[in-house]
Amino acid sequence: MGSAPRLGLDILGDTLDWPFFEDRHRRFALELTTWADATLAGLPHADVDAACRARVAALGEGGFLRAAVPETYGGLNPTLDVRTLCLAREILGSRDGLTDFAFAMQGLGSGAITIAGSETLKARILPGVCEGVRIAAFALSEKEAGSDVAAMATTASPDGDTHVRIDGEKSWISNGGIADHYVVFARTGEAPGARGLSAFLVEADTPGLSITERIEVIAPHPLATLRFDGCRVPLENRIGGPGDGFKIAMATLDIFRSTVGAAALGFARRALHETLAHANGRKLFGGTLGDLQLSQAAIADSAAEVDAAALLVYRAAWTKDRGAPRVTREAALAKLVATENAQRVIDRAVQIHGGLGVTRGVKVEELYREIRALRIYEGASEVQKVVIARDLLKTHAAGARAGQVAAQPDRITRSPFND
Ligand code: COS
Repeated sequence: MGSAPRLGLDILGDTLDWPFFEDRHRRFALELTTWADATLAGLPHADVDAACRARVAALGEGGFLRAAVPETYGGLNPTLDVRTLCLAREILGSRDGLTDFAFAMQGLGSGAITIAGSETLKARILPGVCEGVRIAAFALSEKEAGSDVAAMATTASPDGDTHVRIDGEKSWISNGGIADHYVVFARTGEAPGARGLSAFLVEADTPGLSITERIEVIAPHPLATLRFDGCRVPLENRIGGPGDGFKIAMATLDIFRSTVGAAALGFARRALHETLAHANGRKLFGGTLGDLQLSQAAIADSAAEVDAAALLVYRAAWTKDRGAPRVTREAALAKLVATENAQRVIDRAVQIHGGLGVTRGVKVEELYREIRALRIYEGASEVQKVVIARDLLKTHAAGARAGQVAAQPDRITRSPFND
């Protein structure tokens, strides 16, 4: 598992030449690939908790978690730069799924604080996340509230003037059991549904918080169910205002959904790379596997799906980085297409490898298990379809009302291709 050959920048194809990127992105990609090729093979694999901790520490020591927090708190850029986050996940995903996961969770588990936390909370939490000495987690899902976030049952009720008391259960929480803190979303009741949720930073050692179940999944990652029994949390740990929880969760996902697409893209690129190596090397029927037209069809389909995913991922990232307040639709398109395409690319890679493709320890077998969860977490593909269609219907209806369905010429000046 987790083999990490020296892939260099070649695995990215010509992506870095695209106009979405600046020189700082190219420098970051080169530094990360050089580090990953030299470091990842030496990291432990046997125990998933220890392996994950080692990856967070190594990424912190290497300075790469700086991409996950803003400059003021030790980070790389003034605000979260989604292209940098996506490049990091693509590069790490193409090499080692668990390292990608470790990187991503530091961002997802602190993103709400970056977006909406008080200065005090940011100063307390973000430097440790950036250095890799504080493991972060995002606790939104519940057994009965996964896709339907607004249906969550965990409550945070007032406990005197200075605290809330959290009661309930969160499930499928990544880094559950090894995290130093959880960003917890709970019902505070300002209004029904989505408008009555708030977000809180809960330290892992808070009395009343316990891990009730460790969940084993097909591609091992730390995952757990958390229980909150009268867990007292100071109000100064609230992230954003009362009732802002749903919007903060969605704004966090607007950033990180594109990065899930980027991780899937990294998996797909690696699968295509393995496919090409195998098709060129495997001899049969007096030639190579790659000489067969059915293999060529599979390779061409995969190449098209990889490039389509890359374009959508970096379009979403670039759109966010240039200041769009919401990239809900772009991020949903990137996640939907990149994860669904990656599943097919990896499945073809397994097929091309034949018996080897389902053999433990072979990279495409590992990728086959790694990709599956990405079509589910941070909004299943079905949720992304709902998000995309609703946004288009709303935009069209608003345009029709204003009589502006026709093209908007000012957009032409905002293309990345006219520098
Ligand atoms: N950014 C900011 N605000 C947002 C937003 C976003 N991306 N998306 C929605 N909102 C706002 C809406 O504008 C709305 O505000 P108003 O009440 O002021 O109008 C409010 O939040 C509620 O939005 P909506 O009506 O769309 O809520 P729904 O309950 O219908 O949301 C979906 C439905 C399916 C879109 C949502 O629950 C979702 O994304 N579910 C998947 C969750 C997920 O990813 N789970 C995995 C957890 S991490 S492993």
